[in-house]
Amino acid sequence: MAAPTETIAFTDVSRELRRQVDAALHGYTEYDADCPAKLADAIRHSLLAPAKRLRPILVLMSCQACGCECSSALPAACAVEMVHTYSLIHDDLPAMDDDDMRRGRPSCHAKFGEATAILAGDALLTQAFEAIATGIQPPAAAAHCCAELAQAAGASNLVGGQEDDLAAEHAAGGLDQLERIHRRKTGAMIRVSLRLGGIVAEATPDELTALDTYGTKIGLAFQIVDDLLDLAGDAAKLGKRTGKDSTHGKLTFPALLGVDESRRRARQLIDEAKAALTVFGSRAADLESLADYVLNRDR
Ligand code: GRG
Repeated sequence: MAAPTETIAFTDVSRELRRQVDAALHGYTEYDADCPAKLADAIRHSLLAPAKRLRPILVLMSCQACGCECSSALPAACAVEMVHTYSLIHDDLPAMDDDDMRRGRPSCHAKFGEATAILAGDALLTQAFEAIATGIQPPAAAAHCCAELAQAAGASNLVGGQEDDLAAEHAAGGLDQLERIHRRKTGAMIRVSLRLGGIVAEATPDELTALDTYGTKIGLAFQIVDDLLDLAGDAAKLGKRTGKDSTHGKLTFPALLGVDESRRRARQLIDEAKAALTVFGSRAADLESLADYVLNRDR
């Protein structure tokens, strides 16, 4: 059966944005001779592996929704992907989630050793801020983007959420605790992706608030779907092992709410996210389609 025209259009748009992000990431990983070859290989192995590029696409689409040419936000889009990839490399380490597969490849430490994987993550985290500082104009927008990305990736968000998530393994907990972990661990990076696109496009306060609400809602929906995919998804499509949450005794949405209620909640969040976009009119068509993708994704 043929896919609806809208779906085809969205697939084309996101494929083209992914192509632009991938090309730019290749450029960012052409290091000078002072970068050790093994470190450069480890960075490229993880950063250039096949991935959805959800966060950078969100940066570019939010910039476009605010009426600005998306190429002006490309350095910020790549910066978010660098921070995200660093977090995946470190999350896979034996001291954390201990995963040997990521993005359909051996995880970074499985291929290059733990020390090089830690350093590859460190290098990506640092390079993200260089990409924004040197690539985003005007300088005030670059400084604003750096501050927001640092906040989202820092102790009160990504890193703090990860710490609490590790501490919550094999411990009893409720929905409030689970949502608090994921608002920081997964949600903050998705939310900041939307905000960075808006900042580059000099969004109005109303537009920035709308992007923030949309980002918060799809961030939580993304995590609920992630939990459902860990339970029943296809490891080959996902490019990582499934069933790890129950092995690790993790607090998850399906474990707390059941599969049907988790799915219902995710759908409700996606509807609320789309409703937040009215301020943009037809300029938000791609963000609307992307919200549906977050709900229906299988990888
Ligand atoms: C180590 C600081 C630090 C943080 C780790 C990102 C993260 C926090 C943990 C990853 C574990 C995980 C599976 C989280 C759930 C959601 C998530 C962030 C999945 C990976 O992102 P995708 O699905 O992956 O967008 P790709 O490979 O497509 O980029």
